[in-house]
Amino acid sequence: MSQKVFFDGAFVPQELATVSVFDHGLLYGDGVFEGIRAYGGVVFKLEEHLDRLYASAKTILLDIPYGRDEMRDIVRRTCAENGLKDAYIRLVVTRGRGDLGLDPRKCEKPTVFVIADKIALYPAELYENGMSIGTGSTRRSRAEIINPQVKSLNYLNNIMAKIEANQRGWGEVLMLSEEGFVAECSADNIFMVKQGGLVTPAPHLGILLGITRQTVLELAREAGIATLETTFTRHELWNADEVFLTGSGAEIVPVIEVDGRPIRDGKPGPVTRDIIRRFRAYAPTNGVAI
Ligand code: PXG
Repeated sequence: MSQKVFFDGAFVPQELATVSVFDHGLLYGDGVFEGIRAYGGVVFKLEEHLDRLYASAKTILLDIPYGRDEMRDIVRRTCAENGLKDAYIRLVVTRGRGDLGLDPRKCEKPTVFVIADKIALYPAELYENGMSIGTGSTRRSRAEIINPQVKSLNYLNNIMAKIEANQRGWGEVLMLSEEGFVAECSADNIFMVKQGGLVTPAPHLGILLGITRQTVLELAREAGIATLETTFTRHELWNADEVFLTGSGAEIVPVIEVDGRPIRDGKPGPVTRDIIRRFRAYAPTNGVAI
C-alpha cells in the first residue's frame, strides 16, 4: 500500500507528493523542519517540536499557513492515515514556489508537507556496543551566520561534517564551535559523564537545543543525577568517564571512542545505560496521542 503524505492541504500517495523545482526550499534551503518520533501511539514531545518549529519560522520571517492546533492535528492524522503507532515524522515548511531570484517576497505561499515513516537510524548492535566518533574540520556556524538554533533546511554545514565522518569511518562527527569548544554532532547533541554527573555544551556554543537533550537533562535531574551546561574542550571530552549522543532520530547512543581515544575502558558506561533505560520508559508516556 502506498504511503500517504500530507502535502499542501491534502493526503496524497507519496508518488504525488512532489515539490516544484521553483520551490525556494529546494533552490535555496529556505525553510524549516522538525524530525519527530512517535512511540506506541504517542507523538513524543509534539508540543515542544511545535514550539521550536514556530520559533524557527518566526526568526526567518516565514508565516506558517496553519495554526498550531491545525498543525498538531495534521501530524496526528499523518500517523493515523498510515496506520503507524511507532514512527519517524518529518514536518517541513518551505518558503514555497517563487522565481529564480532568492527574494522570498516572490514566493506565493509556503509549502507544507508531513511524512510519517519507519526508520532505524543505526543498527541495534550500536546501542549495546557503542559508536566511535571523531572531530570534523567543519565548524558549527555562529548565530550571525546561520543560527544553529534555527532548525532550517540549510544543513550543508552539518552535511560537510558528516561527509568527513563517512570518509573516516566514524558513526557520527563532532563539530566544534567557532572558538574550538565542543558544540554538537551533525544531527545529535553530545553529553559526557564526569564524577557521575552529566555535562553538555551550553546553548551559547552554537547548538541546536535538542528536545532529546532537554528530556535527558530533565530525566537526570529527576533521578538525582547532577547536570551542568557549560563550555569545555576536547581534552575534557577525551578524558570523560562516559560519552553519549542524543537526537530524535538517533535517540541515545553510547560513544566509546572520540578521535582515536577510547572513552575510559572503551565500553558503554553505567550512567549512559541508566539514562537509556529511563528514556525508553519515559518516551511512550510523554506527548500527544495519535
Ligand atoms: N543537533 C542537530 C544539529 C540536529 O539536527 C539534534 C541536535 C538533536 O535534536 P532533537 O530535538 O532531535 O533531540 C539535531 C536533530 C535525524 C535527523 O534523522 C535529526 C535532525 C536533523 C536531521 C535528521 O536524526 N536533527
